[in-house]
Amino acid sequence: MKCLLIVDVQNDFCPGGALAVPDGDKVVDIINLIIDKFELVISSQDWHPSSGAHFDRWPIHCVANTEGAALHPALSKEKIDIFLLKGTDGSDTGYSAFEATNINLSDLLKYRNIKSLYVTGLATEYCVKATCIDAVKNGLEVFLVKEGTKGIDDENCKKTLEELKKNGVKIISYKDI
Ligand code: VGL
Repeated sequence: MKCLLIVDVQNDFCPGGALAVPDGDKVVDIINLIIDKFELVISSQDWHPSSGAHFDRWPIHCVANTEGAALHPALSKEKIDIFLLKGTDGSDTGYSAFEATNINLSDLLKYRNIKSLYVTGLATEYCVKATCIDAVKNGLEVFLVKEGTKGIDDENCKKTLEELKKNGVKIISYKDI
């Protein structure tokens, strides 16, 4: 069973948003192209209270129930089965989708017999990285779809991809799914 995980493709991480990732919106077309190939599609969203330690480190972004926290309007939302929310207590945690507070992702994947997790989304060096590392720790075969993720800084992204490879994550093209 294959699962697609779409990490934080939210307005605030796309151009014009409060914590924009350059070309962050470009991942949407790639995700929409591959979304039908999976038995299960899960997305995560940062869902922060309006204040807290996370905003000592970052500009205010993805405040719960705001337009900035909404998924990008062009994402095929009707094809998403499960919506995870994370970062809900304001502390500087919740980078990984496995830290979602509304659903236990680890239990859900076990229950649905998911062995392979295909990760896409924003931002490569932060929430995508943390999610991939946790997925490996959960015993999953983890694929990072390279065209389906964008990061804040090119150099950091390159380092991140190397680090993920060392941790057993397979970096693939959407064309190979
Ligand atoms: C993220 C920085 C701060 C992310 C979230 O989604 O990668 N990055 N909060």
